[in-house]
Amino acid sequence: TKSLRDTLKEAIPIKQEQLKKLKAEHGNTVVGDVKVDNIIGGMRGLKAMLWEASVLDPIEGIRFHGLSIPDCQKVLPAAPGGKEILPESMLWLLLTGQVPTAEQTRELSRELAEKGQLPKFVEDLVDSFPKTLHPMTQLGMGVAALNHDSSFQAAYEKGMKKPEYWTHTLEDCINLIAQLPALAARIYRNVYNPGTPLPGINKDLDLVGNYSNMLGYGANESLTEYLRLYIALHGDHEGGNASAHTAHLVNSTLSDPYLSYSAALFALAGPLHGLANQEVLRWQIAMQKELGTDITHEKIKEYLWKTLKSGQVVPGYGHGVLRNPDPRFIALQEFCDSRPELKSSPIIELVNKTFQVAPDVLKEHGKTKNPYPNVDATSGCVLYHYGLTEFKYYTVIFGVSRALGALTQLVWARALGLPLERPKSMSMDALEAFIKKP
Ligand code: NMX
Ligand code: MLT
Repeated sequence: TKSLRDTLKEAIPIKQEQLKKLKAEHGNTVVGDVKVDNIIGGMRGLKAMLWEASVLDPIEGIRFHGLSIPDCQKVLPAAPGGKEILPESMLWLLLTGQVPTAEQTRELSRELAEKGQLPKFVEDLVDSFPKTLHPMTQLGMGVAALNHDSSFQAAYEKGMKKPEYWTHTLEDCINLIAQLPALAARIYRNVYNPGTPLPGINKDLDLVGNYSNMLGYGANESLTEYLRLYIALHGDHEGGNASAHTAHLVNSTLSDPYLSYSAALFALAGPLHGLANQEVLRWQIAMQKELGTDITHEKIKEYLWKTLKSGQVVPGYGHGVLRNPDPRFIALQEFCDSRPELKSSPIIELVNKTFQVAPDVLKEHGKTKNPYPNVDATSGCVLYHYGLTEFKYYTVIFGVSRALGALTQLVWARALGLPLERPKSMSMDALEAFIKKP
């Protein structure tokens, strides 16, 4: 069977040719206007970035190389005895544009397991952090420190040529994806279960099988399957989201993949982005506490208005691009529907009831352009049901996942020779002067 590297070696010249042709034939084709609203509105809607692995449609949601989430659920290999997408099969798809066989996926799982061990100095560094340091801060710092062994940085110092950039970028990206579970699990152990031993990496297990094991949940097959689905689905959400965009920007300076992804993690750690899953759980539990046992739609409605009137956002609702319920939210809800223990779980029932009420309340409130749930509206609540209740940790799991897509694009950016990202900014005075020009 063809290896990941050989598959990529065949895919790259085709894409390079496509880019060359696009540039030569359509370099001056206008794709859209830039309005003052775009400049002061967080560049929302501006088509200004190349991103190969996925495209987000406002209504239909995400497609990975053209495949929707249900398509991926049909064709991407699962773990033996399992049903959910293996994140390494998603990684293969994102990197190469091709669906891997079960055998190719197994080979990639093995490679990741073989490369998963952390260097001793990173273990010591992470062990020295105070337990009170937010797990996301720990993850970002650990990832940055892993750049000690960056293949890209070492080769750059030796004067590597541009055509070699992508191969060293790929090695760093694979090593980092391999090491993330051990790093993330160590942080979990140190903060929530200090003193307990961490199991070693099992070469016959998949990435999430090992991650779940190291978190202490290996025996819970249902949670492990949920984590596989969660990590596969959060892997990529086109390029404009704050974390993926940050990785892309930082890497465009030829900063190595570890530093680039460390920066991305600190963007993911914001409450408007990845931290929202932690915020959703906090908010739903506060709602549960206040409303007691008999939670009616009417009471939820009142609670939603209380949140909005206090000037807070409803966490897990709204989106920068989506204008429909997030298909990742739907896929996670379907996972819950397929398991009786989740279907009758009080926290999942509350998520469902909130979904039945919140869109109308948000429409009446009239501010958000998207009154529907995003993936964070449910993702953390499922973890909570399974007993993984430490909600400050939830964004770390998102961080293990987003590496799949954000790092894939670094490989493509270097293979395609994309330049330093450097948009033009304008001051308000400069904008007014431009507007006044005859
Ligand atoms: N609850 C209340 N108000 C909202 C919400 C919401 N869920 N979503 C947007 N708004 C407000 C928003 O604050 C803004 O108000 P103002 O004009 O006073 O500044 C107005 O509606 C227009 O915002 P939009 O253009 O609809 O949203 P934008 O693209 O700026 O932001 C989010 C997108 C996702 C940041 C925003 O919807 C939000 O804050 N949602 C809650 C947090 C969340 O769930 N984030 C997770 C995103 C997904 N992820 O995984 O990263
Ligand atoms: C994501 O997965 O990155 C979020 O849905 C946010 C986004 O796409 O902007």
